[in-house]
Amino acid sequence: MRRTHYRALVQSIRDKIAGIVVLLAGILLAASLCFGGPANPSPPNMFRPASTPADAILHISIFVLIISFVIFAVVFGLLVYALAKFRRRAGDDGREPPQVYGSNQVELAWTVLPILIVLVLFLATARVIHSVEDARKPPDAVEVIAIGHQFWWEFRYPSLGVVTANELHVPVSDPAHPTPTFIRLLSADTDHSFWVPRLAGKTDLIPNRTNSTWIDPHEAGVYVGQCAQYCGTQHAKMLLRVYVEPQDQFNRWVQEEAKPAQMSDAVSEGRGIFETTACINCHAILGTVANGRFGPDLTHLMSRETIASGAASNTPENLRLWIHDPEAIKPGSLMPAMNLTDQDLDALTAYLETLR
Ligand code: HEC
Ligand SMILES: [Cu+2]
Repeated sequence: MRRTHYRALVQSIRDKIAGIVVLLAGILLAASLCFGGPANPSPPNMFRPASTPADAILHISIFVLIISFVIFAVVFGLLVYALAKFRRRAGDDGREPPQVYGSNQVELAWTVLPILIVLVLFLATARVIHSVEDARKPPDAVEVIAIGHQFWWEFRYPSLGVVTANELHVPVSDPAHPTPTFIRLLSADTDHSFWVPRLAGKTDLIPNRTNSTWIDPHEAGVYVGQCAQYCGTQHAKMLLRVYVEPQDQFNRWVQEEAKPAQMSDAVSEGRGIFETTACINCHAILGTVANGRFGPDLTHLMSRETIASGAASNTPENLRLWIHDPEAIKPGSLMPAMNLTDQDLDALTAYLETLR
């Protein structure tokens, strides 16, 4: 009788474990679908830092985790010891055990030790915050102004004459000859937060305030991030991508981006539509009458791999769909559907396709 009961128990525990394993596998699969694939070359993993501030944050995290784990092990060990040693035994007389009051040694130990531990954690954290926040800006640093908008990122390089959106390009920083990128963070509307886990910790973008952060990526590649402060309906689709390139490739990119837009007579019809609709109130195209700043600068739209802050890849179909109905790609986006005819849509898309 007892035996079957025991077997049923083991079976039910086994079922539960199997259930948990299946659940975990499901979560991992979902995560890999979200973060994997060609659109997301380097998953946002803070345990694989590629830049000094992210490195420092990982080190302090591991230090804090180790101390916490030691505390956990000691407390849990003492608890298990006490439970086992003082458990009720056969032949227990049921009397209350001797009670101990006011042991100075014990009181002192559990007051002083935690204070020391907190002090160590405080000093170690303060050191990391100081090293990240007060880092000296070397003369070779690239300067960027990042402006958070609902729901996209504007990137300006004031000394290079470049304005772009959502995809930040920076040079690789060789530790022997560092070329970090210092980013001033502003907001055009509400609170946002700049977070690229492999490059640096989060820093908020707050209206009427200038914050700053910096990155010095050691390896070329694409690093993905995300607005990390809820800022409205489309907060979840306010992704950001950092393209880290060797210095010469970065210089070439800057050269191309600083040029005015290409003018091709083949698409003058589309350009005419653009220049005579409300598009120009919200978008700028260098070299044309369009100088709006409510939406992304489109001068070199085709140099970007994604549109709408990483919500879709930059293909002609997606571009056409976006202009036809932004809600189809990004519900709640602040770009209105412009109700153009099919023919105008085609001409407009063809024009945008020339903005290399
Ligand atoms: C009321 C302002 C407004 C008008 C008018 C407007 N847009 Fe936009 N547009 C935006 C905003 C805001 C975004 C960014 C949306 C987002 O990512 O959430 C955007 C994004 C875009 C993008 C994607 C750019 C990128 O790099 O992600 C394209 C392309 C675009 N608009 C084209 C047009 C065209 C063409 C017109 C005219 C037919 C137009 N827009 C009219 C505000 C506007
Ligand atoms: Cu945001």
